[in-house]
Amino acid sequence: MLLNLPRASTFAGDIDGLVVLVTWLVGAWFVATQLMFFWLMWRFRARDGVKSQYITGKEPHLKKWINIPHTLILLCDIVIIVAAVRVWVKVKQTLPPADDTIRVVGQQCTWAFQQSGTDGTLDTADDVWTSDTLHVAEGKTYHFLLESKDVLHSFFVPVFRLKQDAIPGRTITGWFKANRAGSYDILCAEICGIGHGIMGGRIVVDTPEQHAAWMQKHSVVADAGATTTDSTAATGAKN
Ligand SMILES: [Cu+2]
Repeated sequence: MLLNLPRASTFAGDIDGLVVLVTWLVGAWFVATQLMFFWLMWRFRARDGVKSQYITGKEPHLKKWINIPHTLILLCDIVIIVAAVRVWVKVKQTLPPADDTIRVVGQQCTWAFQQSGTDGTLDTADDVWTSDTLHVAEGKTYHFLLESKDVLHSFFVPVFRLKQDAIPGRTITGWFKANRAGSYDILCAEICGIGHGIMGGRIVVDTPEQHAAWMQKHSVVADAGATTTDSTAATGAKN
């Protein structure tokens, strides 16, 4: 757990692991260099009768103080790069097969969500549209199609450790699999205008049974074949 923030997606632990790894490797060197820095200042402080000496740093017995830590830090860099690439490939480069697909649309200053309805297919008559609140099922792999109607936004679900820019004119596909039921924050992580700070939403991770019931209730095929727009779903589901 990072900053007491629950992990609610299958890749949240991988992202946290990377943050912890970088923190330890960089933090240990930070502490070591600070200790060395202050120790040298104390050890070679001005004293009566001791002349300062001119050191180029090229003498082998001094240069090793640069070369050895330098090599060790490069090794740490390799560890970080390998770990980061592994997580990147898993989270961003790999698209596991979807159980369901949703469309996420950012616009000044709200998030709109289109879900496939009971037929499981997006862009059909029984689709469910909500704003601000997104209901998903625990244990299901979702593909999201992220779009923006106006400016740059960033779809940010902290408990999923998911953050993805939304770019006008492009559809960005990503995925997540929630593994912890609950109601969590959705934020916009890209300054997008005067209403950026209020562009929050909620993601409700339901158990599969709860989610099926919710979908059954809100996925209604209108007579005219139009998609269902349900604004009560957004406000009714906040708790
Ligand atoms: Cu925004």
